[in-house]
This record gives sequence, C-alpha cells and structure tokens, in this order.
Amino acid sequence: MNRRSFLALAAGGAAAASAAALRHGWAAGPRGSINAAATSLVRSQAGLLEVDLVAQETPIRIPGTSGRALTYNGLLPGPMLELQPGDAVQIQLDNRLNQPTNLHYHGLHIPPSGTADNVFLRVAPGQRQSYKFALPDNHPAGLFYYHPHHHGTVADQVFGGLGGALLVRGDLDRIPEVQAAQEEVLVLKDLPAANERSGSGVMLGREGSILSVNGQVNPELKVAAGGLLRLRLLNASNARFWRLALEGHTMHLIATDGGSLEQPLPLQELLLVPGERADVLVQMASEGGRFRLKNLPYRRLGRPGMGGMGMGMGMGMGRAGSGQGQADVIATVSTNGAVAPQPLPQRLLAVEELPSPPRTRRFVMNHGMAPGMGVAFLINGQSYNHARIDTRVQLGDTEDWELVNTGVMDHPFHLHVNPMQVISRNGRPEPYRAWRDVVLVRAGETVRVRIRFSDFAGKSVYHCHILDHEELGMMGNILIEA
Ligand SMILES: [Cu+2]
Repeated sequence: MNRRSFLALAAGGAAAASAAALRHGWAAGPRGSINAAATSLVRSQAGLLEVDLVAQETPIRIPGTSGRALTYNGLLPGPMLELQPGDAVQIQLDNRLNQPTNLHYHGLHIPPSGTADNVFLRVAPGQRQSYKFALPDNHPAGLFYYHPHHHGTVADQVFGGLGGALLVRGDLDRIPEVQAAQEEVLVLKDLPAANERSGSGVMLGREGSILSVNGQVNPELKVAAGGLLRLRLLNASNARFWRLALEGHTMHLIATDGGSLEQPLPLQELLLVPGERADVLVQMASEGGRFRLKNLPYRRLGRPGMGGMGMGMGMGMGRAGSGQGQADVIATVSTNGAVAPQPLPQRLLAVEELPSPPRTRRFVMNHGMAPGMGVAFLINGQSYNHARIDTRVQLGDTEDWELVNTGVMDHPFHLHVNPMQVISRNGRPEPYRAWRDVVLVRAGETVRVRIRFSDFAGKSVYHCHILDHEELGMMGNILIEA
C-alpha cells in the first residue's frame, strides 16, 4: 500500500502534458480510488525544491462540472509540494490566464517581501515570475497551501480551481504512532455545477455544489481494518465551510494550520473554514466495513439563537451558504485487510506559550457602505486600500489582537507570515494551545489571538478568507518594522 499516495486529477488533452509536468513525471491516475492514484507529488531533492507551475484554463474530468477549470499544470488540485525545513525553493510561475495572478504561500513563515510570500507582486497575463526563498531551518512541520493572491482576481481564481497542498516534513511525522499511520492528504474543493451561475452569491461568498476531494467526486479510500489513518485535510474553497464527520469513527485532531498540538483531541466532527488545514488520526474499526466521510450542513449567515438575519440591505442573499439540505457524502473509507489495532500517540509536541503582551489591538469586521464602492466588507470601518498602512507593528513584539465580528456573517480571519494562537472566544479561554493562521470569528463573536512577529520585517496583509469578502474590501495592510 502506498502510504503517501496522493491524487490529483489530470486534465485531459495535451494541455496537461506541459514540459514541466513531463519533467517531474506527473501522470493521470485511474479515477475512483485515492490510494490507487498516480502521484502528482514534487519532493525537494538535495535541499532544493524546483518546480514550474503553469496557471491556465484547462479541461478537467470532474463529473457535473462544466468540464473546465483554472489549474496549475492541468491538475486540480495543483501538484503537491513536499519540503524539508532548510530547503531552498525555486518556483517558476507561468501565467497563461487572461488576468493577472501571483502566488501566496499560505501559512509558511517566510519573508513577505522580494520573491518569497510577496502578495504585492503582479504577474501579468503571458508573463513569468520566479519565486525564490529558503524555508527556515526551524520551520514547523505541517500542511500548508499555495494559491493565487492578486487582489482583484484572487477570489475568481481560487473559486475557479487554482491551489495546491504544500507539506513540510518534520518532528510530527517522526512520532512513531504518527509515522505508522497511513497518510492521506485530502484537498477539499467545491466547483460550480455545469448549469450553475458562477457569478452569483458574491456577497455571501460563492460556493459550488460539486464537492471534490483531490479532484474526484466521492472517491474511495482503502485502509486496513484496525489500522490508523492520518487524514490531512485542506479547505481549498473560496467560501465553503466543510463540516466533516466520518461515520462510526472518532477523529483525533493532532495538528492545526501551524503544526502539532500537545496531545490528540477527540472530535466527532471537524469544522474546516476556507484556507484552514487539520491533521486527524482515525483508528479504523477492527470489524472493518465501509464508512462515509460526510460534509454536514453549516450555516454561515446568522446563528441559531441570535435572532433574525436583519440584513435589510437589498443584498439579494436568498441562500445561506451550505446551511440547507442534507449531509453530502464526499468520500468513502473502506477497509481492505486487517492489522492488529494500532495505538494513538499519547503525547505530541510542545506548543510554546507566548507571554501576555502589553499591547492589544482591535479589529472590527462587518459590512457597510464604502465611498465609491457601495456595499463593502470592512475592517475597522475601512475597505482595503493598497496604498494605506493600516497596522504598524515592531519586529520581535508579541501582541494580542481582538477580532470582533459585529456583522451577521461568519468571517475566517487570516494573517500572513506569522501564526496566531487563540487565547479566548467571547471571553472563554481556549481549552488547548495551537498555532493557526486562519481563525473563525463567528457572527457576533469576539476572538482574542496572540501573535509574535518573528524574523521577517516588511509589508503584508490580513484579511477574511472568504475570498469574495477580501475582494470586497475586508483586508488590511500590516507593516512589520525592524
Ligand atoms: Cu468574510
């Protein structure tokens, strides 16, 4: 059994067989089984990860969709990149889209400037951009995410299909019980159905009704009965929240966006907001069987018990995200053979406790009217202005940020370059320490996070990761001053 199998659906036709793809030996796999699939994995070799990413519209073979999507190298999701701390990274982005694009290395702790995680780069149609950076020697292990981040086109491009997983190996992978598990990376991506108008629903955030897992609809994943399954989940959606449950099984959360927890946390269901990742272990029932991985309904607009929606803004929101209807089956886990029951790890890795800082800032998220824009999504009453510095922080400082959602929609708050720890939600202390780069702030909620601005000075951004909201103004510039 291929422990590190990973599938990306290869698009048909010659477009998929780009020179870059051939050089790295990617191939289309048989569809239907995650495990049997060909890999589209690109690993660093001798300390260097080198890959070409061609962004373009290509055919895809996902049933129910229009049959076309925006892809990297003809693949949806894009190739999975695997790195070791200390590696040099050289990525050549070739923009064959009809609009500007760029790359964001979501969750990586690397400089926000130059040709690293610089979201202010603009790669025009027909242009190429080379990204070069080094992953720090002490970079935590985890599942990260690359996707476009050109303000003005990011939501369309992510909704259209662009994005891929980026794995950093390290300590977490070497914990014996974790190492013994069968590892599967699942990239969760919704796509518009063939008859779906992809332009509607921007105010709430566009969702597609075709739910794909590694570019497949309801794929099957085979694992030994009694065995330990490590699911590494990435929400690569523009706006959809994925609320996951595996029939008959408890999930044990071992890592969040920024890496390991201190000990496994049992969960009956897992909520994954856009841009968020989670790493869970599942002890497969020793009697074996077939088990549905379900996506349960979630309501992003308003909360039960919070009264009416009270939008009253003529925003035409007839739906409330994936809140209606039944659970969807997004994959099937079936057993194949059996092994002696594998244990869960008791301890994972230490998670540093940050000292309580003297400084607290407040970020209020809501929608409202913005001059010249009409309805906009705002942070502290302002919509995004690329030329304005909204927040200045000192390199090396630790700060608390109070994220306040005074609106009626949930907003997942994302900060680039430096991870955050949730301290409390509505004043209730967070029960465990974890590093995150996306923090859900529900309608009406106040979440306190703690951040240390380490290692890298420069200008970067924070924003709502419902990317339609980011485009409509819910973003700010941060300058980290040395
Ligand atoms: Cu939002």
